[in-house]
Amino acid sequence: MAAVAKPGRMKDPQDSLVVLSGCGTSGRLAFFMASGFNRELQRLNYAPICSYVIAGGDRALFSSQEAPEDDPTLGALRLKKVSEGKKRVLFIGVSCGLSAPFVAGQLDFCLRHPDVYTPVLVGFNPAHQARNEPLPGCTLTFRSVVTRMEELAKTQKAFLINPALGPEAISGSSRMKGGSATKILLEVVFSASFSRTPVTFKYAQWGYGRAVQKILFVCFSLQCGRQVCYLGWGSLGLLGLIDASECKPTFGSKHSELLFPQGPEFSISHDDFLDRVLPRLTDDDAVLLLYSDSDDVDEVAKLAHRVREKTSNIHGAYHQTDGVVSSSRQRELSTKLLLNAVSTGAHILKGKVFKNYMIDLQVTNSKLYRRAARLLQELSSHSESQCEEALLKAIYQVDKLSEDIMTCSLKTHTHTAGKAKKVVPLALVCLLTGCSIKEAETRLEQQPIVREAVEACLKSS
Ligand code: F1P
Repeated sequence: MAAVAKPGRMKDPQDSLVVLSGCGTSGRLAFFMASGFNRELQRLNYAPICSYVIAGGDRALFSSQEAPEDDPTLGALRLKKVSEGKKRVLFIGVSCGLSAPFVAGQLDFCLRHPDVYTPVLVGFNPAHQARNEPLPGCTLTFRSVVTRMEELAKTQKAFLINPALGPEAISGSSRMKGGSATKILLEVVFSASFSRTPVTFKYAQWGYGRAVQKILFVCFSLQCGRQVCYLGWGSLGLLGLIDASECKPTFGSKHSELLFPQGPEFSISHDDFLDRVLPRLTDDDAVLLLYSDSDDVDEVAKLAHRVREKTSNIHGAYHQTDGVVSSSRQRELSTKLLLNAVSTGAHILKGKVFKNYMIDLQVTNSKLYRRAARLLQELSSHSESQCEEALLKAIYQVDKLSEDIMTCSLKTHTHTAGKAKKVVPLALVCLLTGCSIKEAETRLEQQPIVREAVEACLKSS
């Protein structure tokens, strides 16, 4: 990494660029860190040298856009565009599960243009567990790209950073441990290349007792079908947006549940909050303030006062310097951990998790489709083909699969799934009880807590 990023080379930003890229949370963190690193460079009197690419474009920064994740050609095109005219590009692709075709396409592009690009892959699976399904539209797989990178890594022409982290608490929810590790890892690497002194990181821990309390309050709101609003300042506010965006694909949560003011144009300012959200808040809604003593605390207090007039369910995650040096990185990481705990815990209590599986995930790209099919197999013990059939029936809301449906592409299935609701719970209820889609819908209407509906079916099956 130091090859491109060390300060000597950074004096030549005309020719050099560092690009961070990823999908979903990995892409949002790529944006978050590229902006943070550029700020840090400017503070040290260097020109900004970092850029980012996120699958789905800037819309995906604050809303879930899983479909573009499946497109390796689009990934390569976006990388080409952002690095146009540069002579040396350090490309850092993040895919926690070593799985995203978008990132694989970019790495492949780098490998085919070694005169300009040095690829780095960050992920948290062993190389042999990289996804081995052909990338849409070509014969490559993520694993075959990783194998080529491993070969080049021997001569430091490519780099693979993939420490083992162990499984996520909620299977597949890489926004949590994977996202936090991405942040720690890249910050350590970049800081090492900025400074000449050895980098040590101590990350602050949060009072988890207090966090649990917040989770319960937040959950209360979600269970009442009301809203939870993160109201944040600076980078901590941005982390709130990142946490909220991922709840839709992970838990099938409606946007209005984990509420960040969002109109057609992403109205995310405090003024938008005052105009659009505050007037509708009730005592059942929860508001979580995210701020630190480096923010305008008087402004926070004013806003908190106005919120309190509407709901007593208001909580603060406040970082104070308090004698102990708490760097912005520590604040950010502990805020991320807290938010992950709040949103995951609340959705667990809301019944969106069974055992440690997300049972109401969205099926909006090939990875999520395969994950859903595996999950159905695991929970119903039916065969792979029976589970895929049930999944398709739930996606298309039919009891019999027509020839047309059977011949549709995976892309069409995942596109259609994006418009349907509770696809995985419906398929699971059908598999466990042998009932029709309509009957499964009725069961889920009668028992909207998905985990309880599933448990009831398992008991009677
Ligand atoms: C990227 C990602 C995740 C998201 C969901 C879909 O994963 O968008 O951030 O939670 O699982 O995939 P990865 O490429 O970093 O493994």
